[in-house]
Amino acid sequence: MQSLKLTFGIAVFFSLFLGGLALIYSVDGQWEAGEFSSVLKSNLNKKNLTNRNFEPSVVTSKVNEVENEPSALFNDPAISQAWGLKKSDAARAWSITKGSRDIVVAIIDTGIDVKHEDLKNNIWTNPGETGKDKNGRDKATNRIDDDDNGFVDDVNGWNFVSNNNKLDDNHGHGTHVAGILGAEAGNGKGIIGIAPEVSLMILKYYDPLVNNSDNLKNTIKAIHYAIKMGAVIINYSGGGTEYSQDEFEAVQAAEKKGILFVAAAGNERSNSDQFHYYPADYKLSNIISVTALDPSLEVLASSNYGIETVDLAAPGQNILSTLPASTYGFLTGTSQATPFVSGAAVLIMAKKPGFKYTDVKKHILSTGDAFTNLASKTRSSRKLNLYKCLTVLDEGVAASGIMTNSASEQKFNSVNTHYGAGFDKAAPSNLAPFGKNLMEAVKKSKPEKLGTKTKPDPL
Ligand SMILES: [Ca+2]
Ligand SMILES: [Ca+2]
Ligand SMILES: [Ca+2]
Repeated sequence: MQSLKLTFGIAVFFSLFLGGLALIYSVDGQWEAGEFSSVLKSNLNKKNLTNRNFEPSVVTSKVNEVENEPSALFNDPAISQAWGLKKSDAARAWSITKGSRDIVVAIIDTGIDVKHEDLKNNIWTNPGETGKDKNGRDKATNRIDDDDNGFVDDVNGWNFVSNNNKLDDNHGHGTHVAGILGAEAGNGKGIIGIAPEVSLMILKYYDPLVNNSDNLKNTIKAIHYAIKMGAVIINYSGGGTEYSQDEFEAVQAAEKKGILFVAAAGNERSNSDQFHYYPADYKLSNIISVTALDPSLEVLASSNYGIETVDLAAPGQNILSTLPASTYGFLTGTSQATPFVSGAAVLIMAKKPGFKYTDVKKHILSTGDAFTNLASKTRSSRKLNLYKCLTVLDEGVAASGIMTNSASEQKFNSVNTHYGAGFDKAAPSNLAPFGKNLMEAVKKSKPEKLGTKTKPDPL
């Protein structure tokens, strides 16, 4: 068992190291390659083994400015480069709802660039740490725990690595996940998140620049914070192969509070029915485990799968999203697929505020598009469909998305006139799923650096 742990730990850090190097190579700006890689090397030398990590997603390319391509939907320039939105029928879903800022999603990850041009308006603010205190000072910066929740000035969330309110993302993973879920729409910048209207509570459990932090303990603390502070969805694009009773009980406490927990299936290339991955595989009713698809709708070779443990699939290869310093880039992995599903949950909750988490989960899993190739990979045999998971709830609209009476058809057409009728009509017919330049970038990229982690032996 000890050697297993050691092998796993080294493999994790080797993967992390490669992911870090890829990021350094791809991203300029606030990161210095030498400095960043030396910290990671130092971590390796110290055998700083941890058992929860963000997954070793790979940056495949980076764009400073996204192409300005026409869209009848919104003025966000990168909309037509996002294949995952098109394959999930996002545009038609947005003609029904774009979410609500009343819905709080906790993103437990590597932090976020809270000032990112495409995210800043969708960051959660703690009502107990905003406004003026009795002395006229700003509660967000007065160094007082105004809402008496145990955290000083936790205005947007908390950094459990350094135990402060600084949420800076020193990796990029958390910022990328946040953008997929909730980048702003119609602001003339960047991309559109699945739920472009949402409040993102930022809980940081991992920082590549901080040695010797316990990622599992930080994860558990973050889950309890999310429960206490009113999140209705938790997005966890990470995990590990080690079972933790404390973590199980934290997710169970979220279940008791009615919080949906959307978790990455993991990038171990393995069958999760045999080789478990946590928290995705805890047997709790509030968890949705998500695996990743490529544009041809095949599960990625790097993604975990399992007809008992992995619930459904969503886009996860070469996903364009936000990165720190108001930049954008592509990442690949189940980390990217997970916020697609969290975003779907936001849209459903916005449309049906009375729904319980069980209703939301049921609709996501039962309304996806069924594919035979997913039958051997997922419990539902389905991929996410954002439009169907909303329309099935409406009278007169079948799960297929086909109108069954003329009244709903009229209503639908009037909505579509306003927002555009979906990508197929909005985008020029000759437009590739990716923009031309970005397609070239994707061709040159080599995202398959994920095979460095050894599978654990059966126990
Ligand atoms: Ca506080
Ligand atoms: Ca305060
Ligand atoms: Ca945008």
